[in-house]
Amino acid sequence: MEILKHISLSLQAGDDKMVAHQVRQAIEEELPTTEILDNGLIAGMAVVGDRFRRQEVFLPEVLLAARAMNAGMELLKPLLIAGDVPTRAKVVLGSIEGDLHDLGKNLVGIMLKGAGFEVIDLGIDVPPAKFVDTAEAEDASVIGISALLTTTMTRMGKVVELRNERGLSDKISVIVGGAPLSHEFARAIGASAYCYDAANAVEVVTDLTGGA
Ligand code: B1M
Repeated sequence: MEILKHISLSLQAGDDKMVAHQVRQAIEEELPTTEILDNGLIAGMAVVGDRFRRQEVFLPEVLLAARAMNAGMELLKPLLIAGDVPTRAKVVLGSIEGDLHDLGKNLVGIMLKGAGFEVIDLGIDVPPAKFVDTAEAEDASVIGISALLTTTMTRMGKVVELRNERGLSDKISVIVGGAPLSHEFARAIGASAYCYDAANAVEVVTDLTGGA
């Protein structure tokens, strides 16, 4: 679809106004929201990530691309959350301590809200204890942690440890996600599950909470 290619290219160019314009156009053309997201915005960001790794672009360009992605996500958000869905369990969400990446985590939050879950978003750079303190205080069923860096993913295990130390393993599940993670990593740190994308996070949280 031509418009999706344009969205991806505008995001790669870091042009937030053009991305917003083209996303509006795609919405008007009634393209499925998930296609605009996956084949437009996320596809464009994947290209930026590859170029960043090869040092063909640098942080300023990545920041502009992130701003453009946010501009597109803001327009898709109401569509992803729309609909009459019954209220379900509470999820405490955040990017682990040291990690400032939040686009994926935000997407997970939007999709969970869209599926009826109550999301308490702690933001970025969240210390392990804050996840557990909040989940305990708010009587949440799930803690969702995002990490995009190999240097920060190692702190995720601390959340599981703290939850276990406080005897909350029967009450609170911990799910993890982010580009450098895997099922093996989730198993190794004792997390309940690894989620490969935001839609998968909704499926996993639904399973873990018994559809409640
Ligand atoms: Co950074 N960065 N970055 N970055 N950045 C990566 C992650 C990197 C892979 C780029 C590269 O080298 N190719 C690399 C990490 C290398 C590594 O650790 N091995 C990297 C680096 C090195 C850095 C810095 C260290 C750079 C520097 O300062 N020299 C620095 C670190 C800052 C910090 O966190 N302390 C840094 C900074 C930044 C920006 C601030 C400029 C910006 C973030 C802006 C923001 O988030 N507001 C940024 C960006 C944008 C990226 C890339 C290009 C794109 C990430 C992204 O948002 N993707 C990224 C390259 C890449 O990933 N290919 C890169 C789109 C998003 C929708 O996907 O977050 O993967 P993602 O989320 C997916 C899934 O992973 C999953 O669902 C989402 C899709 O549906 N998911 C979950 C994510 N969390 C989940 C949680 C769940 C479930 C699923 O449950 C709880």
